[in-house]
Amino acid sequence: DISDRIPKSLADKVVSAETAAEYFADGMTIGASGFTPSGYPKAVPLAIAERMKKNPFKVNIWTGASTGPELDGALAEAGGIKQRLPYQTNTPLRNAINSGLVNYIDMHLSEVAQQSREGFLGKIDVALVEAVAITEEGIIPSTSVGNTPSFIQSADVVIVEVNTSQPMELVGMHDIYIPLDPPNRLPIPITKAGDRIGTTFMPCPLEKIKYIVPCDITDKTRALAPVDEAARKMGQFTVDLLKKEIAEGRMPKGLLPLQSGVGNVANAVIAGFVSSDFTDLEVYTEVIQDGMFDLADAGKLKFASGTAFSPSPEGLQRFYKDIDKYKKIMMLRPQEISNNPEVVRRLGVIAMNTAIEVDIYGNVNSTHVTGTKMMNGIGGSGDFARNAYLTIFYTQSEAKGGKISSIVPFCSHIDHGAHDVDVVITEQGVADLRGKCPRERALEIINNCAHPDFRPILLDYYERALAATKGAQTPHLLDEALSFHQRFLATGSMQK
Ligand code: 0RQ
Repeated sequence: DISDRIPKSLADKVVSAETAAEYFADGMTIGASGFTPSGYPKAVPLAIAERMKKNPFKVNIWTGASTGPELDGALAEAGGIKQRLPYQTNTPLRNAINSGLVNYIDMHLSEVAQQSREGFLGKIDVALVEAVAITEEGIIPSTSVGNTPSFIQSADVVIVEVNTSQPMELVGMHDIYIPLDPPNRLPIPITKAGDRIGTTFMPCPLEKIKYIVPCDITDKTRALAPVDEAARKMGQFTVDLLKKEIAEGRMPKGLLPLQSGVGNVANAVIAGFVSSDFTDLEVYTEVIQDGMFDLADAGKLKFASGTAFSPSPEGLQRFYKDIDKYKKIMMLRPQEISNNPEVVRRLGVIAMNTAIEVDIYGNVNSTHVTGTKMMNGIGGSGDFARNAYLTIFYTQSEAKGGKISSIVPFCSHIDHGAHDVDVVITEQGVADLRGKCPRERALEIINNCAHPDFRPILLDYYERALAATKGAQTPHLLDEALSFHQRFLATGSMQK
């Protein structure tokens, strides 16, 4: 029952998901809550998908980041998504994107809210929002904030799912701040990860709320792979690197605020910090994953600021169980703030993200398999990579059982130019690119990070390119730069 989670004056707006779903029509743009499979609307999208199956129509879906099966999955399977932005991780949706059926716009996550407010992307018709509760002042988000405050501000109409599976203890964990837009923008007054600068609710005039839908469907968070030997090594390399930074006076003893990306590798790297002797760690990131709860439980976490909780299913239960403890040291902000270049640069964040492939000069591909097929999206990796104090990219040196080298002559798609990459870490070792020219970087990356099985053919490429270009700034053989990828497509392996 949601009656104790909404103001009495709104009781007559409570309807079923099916009734709310009737409001949606072909061509509408929905600004939905949700960031990773956390805090996204569930009951209404399922009901919209049912309508689409009977009478096909398509909508545009804008969110914080990825969402769960009830939104991306159900609508993609119903063939109901025309345009999607800015990030996704859902298999049916990914297949629709890579079959030309969905117009997918892959964006820096920090830029979405501003661009939506400014009208760069078109207009939002409906904000569809999961909430813990509604008060006279506004809407209280659940396990993520994402772009929801701005979507509510820009939309004509707001439809709220009040989710009773989300504990009321979440109230007070959010810090909602919507910057003024240029030319009136002011400095964002965050100087420490834990600084509170906004409200605990998302402002919304109550008359803008069209419907309120009760929902008790839980977040479908994603399981994490166990930390394997390769990931454990990458974690250890990171701890060793940061210890050296401290020893050489480039970083304070308590490190600088940590950011870590999504996925198995990023989570395993954080696990490496749990068994290290670092203490009083601060985290300024977008996703708060299981590893952060491990750090908190080990008494090593001073504060974690993010825009979403993205635990595994077990991690979510652990979070709910001890929420009062975690509440003291964790906070969720809009992604425009959690990923804000100004704040990331000011705090001096250590950015740790995963690549699909890295080339011998340090360019990074985070998004496209063999240069054409979208995996997930750039997400927040670019927001952090360019602006961080120290930017590290991780990848296993090989993929698909050794058929693919993740170190290639030239990336088949580039999300992060070499200018944004300080260090590359694989299970083989560490390439420190700082203060190195492209020719020095190539040897550092091939010798330290490539798998020994691929090192000879990478070195051979580099040496022939060096000779052919007579030692050019960035030696390449243009007709061979993508030969590893071409060989994989032709023979099923990048090996010669
Ligand atoms: O495929 O699942 O089919 O086996 O890519 O690879 O090694 O499990 O790594 O889960 O950490 O994901 C870059 C995708 C890595 C992710 C990426 C295949 C591999 C496997 C996954 P299978 P792993 P992870 C802030 C940060 C961009 C967004 C970002 C990502 C699958 O980290 O989306 O950084 N990053 N956001 O087999 C072909 C290669 C490959 C390859 C790996 N070279 N070629 N396939 N794979 N390397 C968070 C947010 O923004 C929300």
